[in-house]
Amino acid sequence: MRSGGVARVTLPCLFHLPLCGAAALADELPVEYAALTAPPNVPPPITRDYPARVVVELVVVEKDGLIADGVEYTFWTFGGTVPGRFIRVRQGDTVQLQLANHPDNKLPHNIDLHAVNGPGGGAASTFTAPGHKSQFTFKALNAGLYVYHCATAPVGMHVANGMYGLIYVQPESGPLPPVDQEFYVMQGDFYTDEPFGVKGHQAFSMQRAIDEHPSYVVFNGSALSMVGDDALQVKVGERIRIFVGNGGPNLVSSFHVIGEIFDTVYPEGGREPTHDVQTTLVPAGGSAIVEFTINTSGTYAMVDHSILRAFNKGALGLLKAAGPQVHDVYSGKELDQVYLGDQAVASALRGPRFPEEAETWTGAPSAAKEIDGGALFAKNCSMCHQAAGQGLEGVFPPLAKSDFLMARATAPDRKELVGIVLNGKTGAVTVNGKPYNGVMTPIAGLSDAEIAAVLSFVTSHWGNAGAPPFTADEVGKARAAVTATAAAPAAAP
Ligand code: HEC
Ligand SMILES: [Cu+2]
Repeated sequence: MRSGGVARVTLPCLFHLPLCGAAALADELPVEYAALTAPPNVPPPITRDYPARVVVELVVVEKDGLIADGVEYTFWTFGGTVPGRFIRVRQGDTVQLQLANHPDNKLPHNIDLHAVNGPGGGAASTFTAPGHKSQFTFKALNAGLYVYHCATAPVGMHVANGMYGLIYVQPESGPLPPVDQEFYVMQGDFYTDEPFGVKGHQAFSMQRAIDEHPSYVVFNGSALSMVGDDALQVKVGERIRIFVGNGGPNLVSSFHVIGEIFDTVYPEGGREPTHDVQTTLVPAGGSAIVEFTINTSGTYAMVDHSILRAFNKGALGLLKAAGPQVHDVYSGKELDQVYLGDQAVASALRGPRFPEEAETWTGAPSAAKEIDGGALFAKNCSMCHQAAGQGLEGVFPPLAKSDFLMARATAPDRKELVGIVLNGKTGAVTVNGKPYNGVMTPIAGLSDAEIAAVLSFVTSHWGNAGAPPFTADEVGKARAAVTATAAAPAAAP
């Protein structure tokens, strides 16, 4: 996704004119709103030479997008894209970080910025429920390119779903030497039950994440982010700078551009440059700044040189260089003739093709007008209770074979279950003998028929049996009852 540049606004320094532009107390600093950009764009260099109070406004959005061709995934994002908005501030600035959690979201979130000197990088100060907004302020003491990410439990799951981005703290001594174009590229590994390329909506797999066994490794949140019309467009002779990040959560990236040499690299996003590098390591939760000049025209591929990730898991983005082909730099093909070699070997290697996995996929909701409880579960519940309702020990209770669920689903009065979906659930609960004490946020926006469908689904799958299906009528009556209860003042204990 691309967004137009947001203008950087400097508000006039109204109250302490003599202090404007000078090092001053934090509350006397001129106030600016940070220009934030979506990948692959980077905000322009900061030209001022004095500290400011920079307001950064980030909105967490949980949304569906394409992780590969025909493959949908529910991403959790800072600003609607993976990676999140690129933030640029100047060393010495006081940064006022505002984190809003969109009211349509289902989970609480927060932010840990590696550019912060202070406990948790801001995580505890920004823990924010859906429909709320938090703020904390920090001083950008160190220059460099830093990762930010969500640090809400389970942390690995929030990061694996795309909750990371970059903040660049420009050195006090001035911006990096000017280049023709700057880009924002960030790698991440993703975990689904099904292997790479299986079409339809794919659920997050906690087990694959724990096993560090990703099905997708991609730049900018999708195997499609920088191909076709979205390839990065450059020209021969241009000097390019890429702010590279790696959100992980697990893999280290061997970042490489096929057919290019980085003449300058700032390893790990630090201050000291090194030169003439083919591949640079970008740690999980780390970064690098790479620079190169395009010497001849053509298409260049950015890859993770752990190369099966590039060609089999999506870690590939294209850079298209328009302009002349410079023959003394690169000749093009000079020889093309037949070489017979050992044909027996060649034909032995030509085995049967692998069956197309995509054609065997049958999970797409059919055109039938009946409501698909399984799809509703995947969209509204699986991110916590997991794809097969198995839950996550100590964090999310299981729905599969849940004694708690099935005792209530087979009772004559089942409004408590409708209440759990509508109002959420907090406080200690024991499921199959194991204690849980978490927060289930209310599931917003489902109709009576949809709640009936999802409850019918969860009470008739994964070994759950014996409960009659829920009807919209039953849910409608229960809704009236549980909503009235929730609105009444809490009774004294
Ligand atoms: C934000 C994460 C989250 C989402 C989304 C979520 N739940 Fe829950 N759910 C929880 C947590 C955490 C608990 C335990 C709450 C507690 O400790 O009191 C829970 C408890 C339950 C329980 C009772 C305990 C059990 O395991 O039987 C049921 C039933 C349930 N959820 C159903 C659903 C259904 C149906 C959906 C989707 C419509 C859903 N939940 C969506 C987090 C979630
Ligand atoms: Cu989060």
